[in-house]
Formats: sequence, structure tokens, C-alpha cells
Amino acid sequence: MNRKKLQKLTDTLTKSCKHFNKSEVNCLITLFYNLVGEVAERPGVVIGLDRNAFRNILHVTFGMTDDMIMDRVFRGFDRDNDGCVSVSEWIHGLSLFLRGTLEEKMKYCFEVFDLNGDGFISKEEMFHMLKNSLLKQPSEEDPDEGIKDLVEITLKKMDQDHDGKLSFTDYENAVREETLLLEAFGPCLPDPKVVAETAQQAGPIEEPSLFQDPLDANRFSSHLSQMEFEAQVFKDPHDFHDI
Ligand SMILES: [Ca+2]
Ligand SMILES: [Ca+2]
Repeated sequence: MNRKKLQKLTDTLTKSCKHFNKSEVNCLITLFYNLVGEVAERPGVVIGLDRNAFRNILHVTFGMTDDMIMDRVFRGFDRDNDGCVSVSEWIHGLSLFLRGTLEEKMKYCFEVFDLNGDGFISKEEMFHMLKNSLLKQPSEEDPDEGIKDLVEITLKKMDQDHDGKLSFTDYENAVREETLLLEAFGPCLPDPKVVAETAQQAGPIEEPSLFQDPLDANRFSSHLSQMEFEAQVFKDPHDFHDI
């Protein structure tokens, strides 16, 4: 993409993006096109990350492992539902993912968890997600029983109008009381880690090796925390001045 086009795209996306400044948007656009690779632009062909490419990023970069949740996150990003995350969906998705307010995150997580999109998180949906995300305990004779118990406990805590399913209001009230319930049914946001701790131990971030060396032993874990991701992606705002 030539500079003029990049600048125009940056301007447009910065205007519609709440949580990133211009140089951050620029970094994320560059990252996007690096990830997508060289694709000839043709009319009618959407350039973007398909389901597999996007899931790979979630897995390698943000350490997500749950197939069902990654699929839901993909759908959350792919707002127009065309099967691929475009550059603007990428920027807007990451804006929420990395910098979203509690309100934005609650809305997003609820949509991720409401598997059939009917506006409620049902017992079946909870069961399905918890079964997926919990470690199997081989000693248990019937692991499903344990999950059913967990669904009941969760409902008791969150279902404030006692209709046996979670509306957004139930969910919102419960999360406002206890923020840990935000991702009650599976991790679908990057791990913020303890930011201060990471900053202390990390020291200067070296050459970005994003997506190349996810298991680097020098890292604290096998994936990037939100802060590490931001430190690597938004590495050099000065680059931006000559655009
Ligand atoms: Ca799309
Ligand atoms: Ca539902």
C-alpha cells in the first residue's frame, strides 16, 4: 500500500476509533497488512484475515486455546459477518479488546457467550462453554455432573430475576458486583496480567518477534499479555512522523 493511501486509511480509522491515537492506528494497520501478507487488491475481493488466520493469531499471540471461544471471538470481530476480518474490523475489534471500557467489554463478552444470539445465556450454553473450558478431572466418574453443579451455582449467583437464564441485565449487574465474572464462561479477552509486575520485569522490549517466536523462553509465559502486545506493536511512534 502506498503512503498516501496508508495515511488516508489511518485518518479515516482514527476518526472512528475511540481508544487508539493516530500513530497506534498506523502501527495496527501496518501489522494487519504484515499478517495478511502480499495480496493484490482487486475490486470485489475483501482483504482480510479469514477464520483460520485470525484464530491462529488469537492462539499464538493471546494464548487462547478454546476452539469454541476463539470462534466466537472471530465472530465478534467480523462485524459484517462476511467470514473475514477486514482492516477496519481489526482496528475496532482491537480497540475493544485492548482498551475497551467495562461497558464495552461486558457487551462483547455477553455476545461471545450467547452462542445462539437470542439475547440470553441459557443453561445449555453455560454447560457447553464450561465443559469446553474446564480441565477434565479423570478421577471423576461423571464429569458432566460437576459441570451441571457449576452451572447451578453460577445461575444462583448471576440470575437475579430467577428465570433460569441470564439476560444482559442479570449479567451486567453480576459483573458490576464482581468483575471476575466478566469472563465467567471462558477467557475471551487478552490476559491483562499484573501490569506493574510485567513492566518491572520486562525491561526494554527487544526487537519485535511477534508471531515468530511465541515460545521464547525469555518471555514470562508462552503468550503475550495485553501489555506486552501493546509494547511490541506500538513500538516506535517516531516512525510515524515521516509518513
Ligand atoms: Ca468482515
Ligand atoms: Ca442464547
